Formats: sequence, structure tokens, C-alpha cells
Amino acid sequence: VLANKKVEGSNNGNGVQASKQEGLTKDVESMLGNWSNFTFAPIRESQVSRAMTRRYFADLDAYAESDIVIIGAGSCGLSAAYTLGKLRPDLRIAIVEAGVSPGGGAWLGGQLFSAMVMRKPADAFLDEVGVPYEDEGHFVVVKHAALFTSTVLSKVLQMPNIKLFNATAVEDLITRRDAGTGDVRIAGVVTNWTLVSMHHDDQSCMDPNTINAPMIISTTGHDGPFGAFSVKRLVSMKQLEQLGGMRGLDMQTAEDAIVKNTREIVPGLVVGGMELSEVDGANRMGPTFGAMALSGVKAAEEVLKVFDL
Ligand code: AHZ
Repeated sequence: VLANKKVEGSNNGNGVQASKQEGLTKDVESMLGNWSNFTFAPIRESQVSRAMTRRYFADLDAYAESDIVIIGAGSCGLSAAYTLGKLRPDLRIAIVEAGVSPGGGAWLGGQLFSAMVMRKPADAFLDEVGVPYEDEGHFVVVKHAALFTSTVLSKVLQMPNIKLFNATAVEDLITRRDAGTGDVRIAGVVTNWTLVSMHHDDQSCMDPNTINAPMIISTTGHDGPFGAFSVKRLVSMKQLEQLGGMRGLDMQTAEDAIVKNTREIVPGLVVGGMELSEVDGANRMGPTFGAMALSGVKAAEEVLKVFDL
């Protein structure tokens, strides 16, 4: 049986030492060489439908009242979710991601290259989540951006207090006006299936759904077809006078600015990651991701201030 053949440490020709094969679990191992007797357990189609829909609608029901909503599951949103989920397993956290595949721009390092660069001290976050890297002095390199994104994503998805609603767009923000001060507070998000959101121009009214939450983190990236969603909406609802607009690339200064300025922009709404560059007129940093991870950590800290950290 294949699994019983232990591969001793060998050199693959690239100077990389192959580790000893650990072997498969007994149950998987027992399948090898035994396919003629193989059969799946029986099922009826409706059982599959109910297994999916019951859980999804139970989640919609439970998360209609959340403690925190994170808009966007890019590198910043996922880092915020990881930090919150780990620090506060008692809070209910919904992530709303417009794309089918979460991760935003963090599946590749830059210009479709694989490696992801993070400047120190963001290596601390890689140590925290358990992503290996090569140390290059002032910065570290993860061998594939997808390794970072998939590792953080898998940890976030395993947290029992976090639900990812992907293929779901935030179409608007829920607002409340304080009776005394007249100030507006963000009190939740307005959602729709992304495919529905994309057809508001050619179909008659398709009303959305809502999630109430006392604190929102918006990390929808810089301006683009979907990006900078919340801050553009804040301008159109006259809660921000105007956007500064993301400036040209300056790696040296951009990352410090994003992390330092991650903050509550309007009561109830913390903005992090590249969406923030549109508010402040901050530079972009291009393909170096340390600020995204640490802006996520800081965004988590900012929202936790209202939950008695
Ligand atoms: O799909 C979007 C993406 O996954 C999602 N999103 C945007 N609008 C949304 C909406 N509802 C729900 N209305 C929405 N989801 O938000 C995610 C943003 O991810 P991102 O990777 O674009 O942003 P980030 O700030 O986490 O990371 C930015 C990475 C960049 S851009 C950049 C440069 O241009 O110089 N450099 C870096 C490191």
C-alpha cells in the first residue's frame, strides 16, 4: 500500500530537503487499493438541500442582530476578523463579502506574482497566525500570498462566533440620528446578493435585507467598481464633506499612515485598510501587505473599545 511506503528524507534537486512522509489517517489509508468495494453512504437530494438551507437561514436569523459587522474580506478585513474572533469569542461577528471568493487582492503578491512581502513588524502577525516566511532583514517574504490568505481564512472560518456571508454585497448603511445631539450613528448594514446588486439598473425594485450591529468595520479597499463603498456613501449622506482621494505610491510612508489612521470615522463605523486612503488622501503602498494586517488588528482594537475590552 502506497501510504505504507515511508519516503526517507531526500533531496529534490532544488536543494530542498523533502520531509519524511507522515502517512494518511487509517480510514483514508484503508481505501487505497480497495476501490472495487467502494461505495458512498446513501442520500436523498432533499437531505442535501435541507442540510444547506436550514443552516443558512438559521445563520441569517442569528446574525440579523450581530455585535460587529465587517464589510469586505480582503487582507485587512480578515485580519480584523481573526483578531476579534480570538480576543472575544463571546461576540457575534458577521463578515459580508461581495465576492464569491473572500481574500480581496491578497491571493497574489503584486503584478500576478506569487510571493507576498510584509515589512516588519508585521511579521508578528504572521507568527500569530502561523504563516512561515523568509526573513530578509527589514521585511519578510511569504512564499505565496495564497498561503497567508488561506491560513487566516481557515482560522477565521473555524471560529464558532464568526459567519462569512460571501457573494453578498453591502448596498447601504443603517443610520440612527441621536435625538439630543442630532448626530448620525451607523447602526448596521443593508445587504443583498451581489448578483442582485449588479442588476438594480435593469430589473425593477429588488429590496434588500439588513443586519443590525452597534459597531461596523469597513475594509472595502480603494476606489474601484466595488471599492471604498462605505466612505463614498458617507459623503453622499453628508457625513463626510469629501474624500481626500488615494494618492500615488510611496511605500515608505503609506503603510505607517494607514495603520496610524485606522479609526472610527463616524460613530459606529471604523474604517481600515486601503478604504482609509480614500478618506485621508493617503498614499498607496503597492504590493506590501504589512499595513493591511496591522490595520486589521487596530480596527479590531478600535471596535472593542465599545465592548469593554
Ligand atoms: O470584494 C471586495 C474585496 O474582497 C470587498 N467589498 C468591496 N465592496 C464591498 C461591498 N460589500 C461587501 N459593498 C465589498 N464587500 O472588500 C474587499 C476589499 O479587499 P481589498 O483586498 O481590495 O482591500 P484591503 O484594504 O483589505 O487590501 C488592499 C490591498 C492593497 S491595494 C494596494 C495598492 O493599490 O497599492 N496595496 C495593497 C496592499
